[in-house]
Amino acid sequence: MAERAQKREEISNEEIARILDEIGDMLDIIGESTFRVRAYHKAASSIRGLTKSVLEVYKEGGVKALETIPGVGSHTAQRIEQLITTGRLPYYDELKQKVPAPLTELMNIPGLGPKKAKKIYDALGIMTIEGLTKALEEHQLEKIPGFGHKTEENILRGIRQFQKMHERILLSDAYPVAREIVELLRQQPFVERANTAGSLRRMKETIGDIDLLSSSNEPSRVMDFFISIPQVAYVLAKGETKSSIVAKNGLQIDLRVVSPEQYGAALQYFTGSKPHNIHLRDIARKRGLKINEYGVFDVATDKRLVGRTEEEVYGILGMDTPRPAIREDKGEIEAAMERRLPRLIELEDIKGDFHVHTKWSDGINDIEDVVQMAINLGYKFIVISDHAEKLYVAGGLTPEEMEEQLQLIAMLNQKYDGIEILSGMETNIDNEGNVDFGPEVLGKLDVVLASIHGGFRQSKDQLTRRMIKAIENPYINIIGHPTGRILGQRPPYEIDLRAVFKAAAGTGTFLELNAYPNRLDLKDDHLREAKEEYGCKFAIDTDAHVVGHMVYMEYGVATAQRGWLTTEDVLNTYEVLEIKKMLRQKR
Ligand code: DGT
Ligand code: CA
Ligand code: CA
Ligand code: ZN
Repeated sequence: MAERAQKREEISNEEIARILDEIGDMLDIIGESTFRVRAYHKAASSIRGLTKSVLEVYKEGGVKALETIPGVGSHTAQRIEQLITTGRLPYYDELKQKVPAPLTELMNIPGLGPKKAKKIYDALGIMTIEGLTKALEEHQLEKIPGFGHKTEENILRGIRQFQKMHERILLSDAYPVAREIVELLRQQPFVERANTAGSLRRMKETIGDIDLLSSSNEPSRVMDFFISIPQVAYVLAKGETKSSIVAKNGLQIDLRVVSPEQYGAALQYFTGSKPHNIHLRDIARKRGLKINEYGVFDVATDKRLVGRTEEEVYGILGMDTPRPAIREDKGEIEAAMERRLPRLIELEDIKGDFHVHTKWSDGINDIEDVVQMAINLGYKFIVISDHAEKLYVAGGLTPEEMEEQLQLIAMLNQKYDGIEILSGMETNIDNEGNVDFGPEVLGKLDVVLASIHGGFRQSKDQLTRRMIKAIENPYINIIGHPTGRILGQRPPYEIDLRAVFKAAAGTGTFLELNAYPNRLDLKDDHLREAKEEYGCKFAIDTDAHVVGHMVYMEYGVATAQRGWLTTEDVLNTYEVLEIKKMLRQKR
């Protein structure tokens, strides 16, 4: 039975951000200026990156304090105030009268966008993906002026993409709330141990569902507690040892409770992956053992041998315990048996970030905010890498602006001890493989990144040649987000990655592991292949546009672990002097 939460909840940053984003989308549909549309999306993105609750900010300093949130102007601040104080926003409601709600979903289909979505709605009254699919099957869309057979095909492909990508949730949407609940459980005297399990514990880039595990001698108290925590929006099912809730962020979360003797076996089992478990069961069988979520048993006597900790479970099978991130049955079991598991990179090994945007281009914060955040994160260096001028939609820097920025960076390096601010730039690889500036400009920078931001539809050959040309440019140190994919929105562009890996390794060019949670680009399997087959080296970068995003480094490191990377493979783990030397080597 579902029990609805009784009291009206205090509004969260995520809810505010979602409403602002939706306003942006709706303004886009009704044809408002891109300036206003982007203002709302920018404010939403900034609020998502805040480490403090907007509600608190407001309680402390009213509407004036809201205006100090980067990206939030006086107009938006007033809207947020209304939302906080009344729980409603008439402006938002009015817009919803003008724009049918599902249309905002339609415009998210790749290849559609606000203009086409609106046209389809106006001509055929279609608002849902279902309706759209049906209309496509009946070739209704061809009747709309400007829509041809090709458009239909594109939209159909877009729908398939959209549906496939929306089945799973981003790790970053699941992880914070799961961790919060695990912490809460651990604080309870009647809970012995608690942890995440499943793909979430393995830190996969997307998550099917959220599995949590705990151990206790008083399971009913754990279940009672779980369904009453503040994160609960409503309870789906409550059992004696397993309950499911829907959290306020809309995600389903399952918690199991087992006895302390079973905890290790259960954690091992529910962490998976399934192929890893199947392989493990095979190994157990060959040793006359049986392994399941309750423990490891002697088949002959049916006696339970171990199960309290994961280490015991792996130990009795004659193995070291592989990190959850690599439990995919891709060689970790063999390595664990032969006691040659690599020492994977850890968040603590990271000494800085190579890719951060500021107000100077399309970021939200001042350079100094970024420096402060880097200090808070315990970094030894930080690279300021705004866009360069050819990406004018992102407010890229001219050489003159770059000079100005270099002076400011020099000044800040005087001001701050214990951290080095490196000058960088994210240049744009154009359709021919050229980047914004030549040696006279790029030569002044400590680090130069180069990324593809457009022309994704070139042929595989063209795209590959284009990127390799950038890799061969002696001033380019790091290739940004090498496949261009955006999880849930855009597939990777077609490129010959093997050729790219080979060129990168051959020239001393680092490949980015973009840690932004909807990119994670390069992804786990590519990292491993690039390292093992080609000897590539990597830079883990957050690509933060708000300082709050700089904490996404954690997802980058988790992905690096999934790619079996060690500190040696990752530029961020070296001393600053060393890094500078390595970067200069290419020139
Ligand atoms: P997901 O949720 O799709 O992102 O992926 P997982 O890995 O979290 O999978 P899930 O939630 O279906 O199951 C959690 C873990 O339970 C899984 O990683 C391994 C274990 N498990 C599930 N089904 C089986 C099974 O049929 N055999 C074995 N050996 N283990 C299983
Ligand atoms: Ca799962
Ligand atoms: Ca599950
Ligand atoms: Zn960037």
